[in-house]
Amino acid sequence: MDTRTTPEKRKFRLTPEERSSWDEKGYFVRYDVFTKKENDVLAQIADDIAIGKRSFPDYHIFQNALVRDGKIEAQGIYAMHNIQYVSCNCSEFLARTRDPRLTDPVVDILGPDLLGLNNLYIWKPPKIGLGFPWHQDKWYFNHQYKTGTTVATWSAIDNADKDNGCLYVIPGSHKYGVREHKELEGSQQGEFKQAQGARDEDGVAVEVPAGAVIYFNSQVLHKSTDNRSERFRRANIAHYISATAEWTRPEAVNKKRPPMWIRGETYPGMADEVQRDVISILQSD
Ligand SMILES: O=C(O)CCC(=O)C(=O)O
Repeated sequence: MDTRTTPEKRKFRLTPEERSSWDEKGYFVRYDVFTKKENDVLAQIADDIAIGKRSFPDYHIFQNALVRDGKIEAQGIYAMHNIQYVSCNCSEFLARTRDPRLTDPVVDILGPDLLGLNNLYIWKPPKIGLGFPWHQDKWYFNHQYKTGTTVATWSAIDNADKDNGCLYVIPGSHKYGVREHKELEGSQQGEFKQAQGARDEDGVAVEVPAGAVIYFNSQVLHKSTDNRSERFRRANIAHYISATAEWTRPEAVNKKRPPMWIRGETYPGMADEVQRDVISILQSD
């Protein structure tokens, strides 16, 4: 189906410096992409979900491991998955995943036809927000598709620094394949496993102000640390893949998490079940 939005004047294209950082280091940062006002709209929706003021499917909400394991009593969410599908009569997250300010550079990397994979909102509260171990997103996505790169866009809703649990990356690690990932001991965020052999001394903290976006290759080793501060550290993460990507097991694409159309064309025989609008999902689904 031809859904290409032509003519595409891509005002926010990749700069030569960003291209070389992408190639060499596997990531780059773009500043002042979104305004505080724009981010506040998303933050308010997500905060409302986190404190139970807005409904959201339970199976898309992941508990903070300390709360889950009964170690503390608090508002215990750490992430909301697929928030672009949110059932609470809002399409702001979906609009954000399609915003050319976010996707124009992705087109330069993956081509004009884009699908969205998970859109994950990380809600890292003061003092109890936990970090994530070294990992490569590709290790997780490999279960779904065969084709190379996906691009993660990590949009800072709050200023992110070492104290409140910013992102760390190992520059250049995207060039050396996908490592084995193993289970971790202790109160970890349930789904995350640790990339073997990744060393803290090779990592660099990517401290960014609110409004900035970190673009990173799905093979880049990255982690984040606990939030030791009195401030929130929230981020909206959207993953993109080419619509020409070959799926590992098309029949097994999670029906509750279909890929989302972002821009350009889709291709029959690739991901057929592409979601185009907000899904109305009930708590009982
Ligand atoms: O935002 C964070 O704290 C970590 C996010 C992350 O590692 C991921 O989504 O893969």
